[in-house]
Amino acid sequence: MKYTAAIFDLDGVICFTDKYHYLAWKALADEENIYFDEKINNRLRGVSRMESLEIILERAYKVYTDEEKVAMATKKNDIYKELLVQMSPADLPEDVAKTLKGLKEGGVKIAIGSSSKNARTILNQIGLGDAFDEISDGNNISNSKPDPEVFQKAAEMLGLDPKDCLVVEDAKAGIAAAKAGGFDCAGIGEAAEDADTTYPIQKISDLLEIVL
Ligand code: B16
Ligand code: MG
Repeated sequence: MKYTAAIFDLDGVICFTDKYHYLAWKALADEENIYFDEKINNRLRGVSRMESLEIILERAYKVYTDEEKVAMATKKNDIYKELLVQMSPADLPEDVAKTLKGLKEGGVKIAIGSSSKNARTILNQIGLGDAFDEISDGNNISNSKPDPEVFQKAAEMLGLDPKDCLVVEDAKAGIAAAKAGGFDCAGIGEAAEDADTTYPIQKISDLLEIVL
């Protein structure tokens, strides 16, 4: 075994909630007459809710108070949560299910390291409510990616050193966070192109070769 544990990002790695984030932010942006498209949505991957809102507000014509910003983020999250209800175990890719099973059978610990405050809801929806040894998410951190806190907390919960854990990410902010925390990382999608990615991967099951 080359790593004792694998720490998985959630959105973009274990499952795909981008389209729901997009629809929820789009509804809010339309209401406020703020331009928003899929390209801007791409910049929100791995970024916290409030920081995502700040990116959207770059195109706004008026200045919003902090109170208004909190209300907007809450409204977006309410719409997003309504959309999450339609997720089911059918949204868990087969390749991901196979990989998690293979790692567990090989004695590797698995954890979540996600910026999302909805991580547990999403895991329950896709049938992975009890699958992970530890869950570090947006609820137990003060600084979001590219700060390494979410992964450091996951390693702490596992009782392991960063060097014994492999982080798995799809976003550049997540790769930067892994590097800052002293973790090796596997990068999929956009993160596979990042110079700081230790192992660029095409599919999640490539991890079986890397970790076991
Ligand atoms: P929430 P990850 C991230 O999850 C998403 O990629 C990002 O788009 C979102 O803004 C962030 O979670 C916060 O999500 O509003 O549900 O707390 O990729 O770190 O698993
Ligand atoms: Mg992600």
